[in-house]
Amino acid sequence: MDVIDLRSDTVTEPTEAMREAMARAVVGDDVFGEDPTVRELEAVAAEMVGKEAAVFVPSGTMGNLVAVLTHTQKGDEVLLEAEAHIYYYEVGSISAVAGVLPRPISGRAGYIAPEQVRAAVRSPNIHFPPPRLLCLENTHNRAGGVPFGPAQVDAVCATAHDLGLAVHLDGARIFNAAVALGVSPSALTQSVDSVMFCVSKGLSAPVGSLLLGSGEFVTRARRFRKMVGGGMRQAGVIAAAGLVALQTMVSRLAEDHRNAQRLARGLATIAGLSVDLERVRTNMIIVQLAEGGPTAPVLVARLRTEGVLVAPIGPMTIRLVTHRHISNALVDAALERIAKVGVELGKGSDAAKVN
Ligand code: TLP
Repeated sequence: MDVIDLRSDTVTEPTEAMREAMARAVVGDDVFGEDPTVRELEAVAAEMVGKEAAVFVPSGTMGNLVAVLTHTQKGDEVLLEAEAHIYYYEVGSISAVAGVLPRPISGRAGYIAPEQVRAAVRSPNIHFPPPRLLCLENTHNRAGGVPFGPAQVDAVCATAHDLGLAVHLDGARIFNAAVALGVSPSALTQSVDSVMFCVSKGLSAPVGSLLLGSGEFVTRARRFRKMVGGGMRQAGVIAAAGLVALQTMVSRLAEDHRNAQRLARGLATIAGLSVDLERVRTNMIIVQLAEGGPTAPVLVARLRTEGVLVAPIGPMTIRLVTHRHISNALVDAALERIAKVGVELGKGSDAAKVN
């Protein structure tokens, strides 16, 4: 039985073209700034999101941390959405390493409105940490891969800038947002001061993210990347795959989005599962499990025995993500297997009630 892995788009493996590019990459010592393939990737990335410069980092987590280190000083306050990846999934690095105070704000479907930023920023006072940075996330992971359009991004950035904050965008899946909205990536990044995006997710490169901003910002970010151990040597070997990702893998994300739609609609028909279909705009589906039914860990374990891998993201919530290895046919197969498990578990809970 084929395993259908819907846990994340991070499971995508490099394409043949990537493997070939990796094998013949021209390399040098990137800590000396001498790896031409890394340099090329950074230039292509900067061009794509309309920023002056870029620095290649091993992971999105490191890219976000380096951004926060570069924008802030210890004791500063950083505003972010309460379910933001930086706050929820990055091991508390911005506190533990950068020494800043996160100020979580509950957004609507992951979006923090300008008036929420205005309300959260306090006037200078000896008691308060200085508010310095706003972090956004597009697409927003825990909201279900929801993309925010240029008008929303520009509006919240304008307010943040007006209040003297810099803005960093966790754009791990910025190309999913751009493809879903039919806009250029730079339309989504024009008003942020820095952006991180990953080539290692739906774009299928094995490793790597880029942090982008002004030339001056990136020069300082390079020092922080080195500080946290992200200075890589012949990194062109992995950058080569990142280049193939940016040059050839962006437009196919639309296929992942179509598959997510089909999968979501199918899931919504299975008893015991509910999906907010309006939120399914890119490649993620968040499924709420009915009260009284199996919990997320139970369902995840049972689905695994049927060869369907999904991620638990809350006690009664699971996440499914479509990606390059999930074809149309695998969407159907996944739905069939999930429906079978659903029926079984439904029967189990009825029996439990009778007894
Ligand atoms: N997200 C992963 C897990 O960490 C949850 C996933 O499977 O979705 N920002 C966002 C919005 C992300 O979704 C992720 C990864 C990161 C940053 C971190 O990237 P990496 O994994 O490269 O450190």
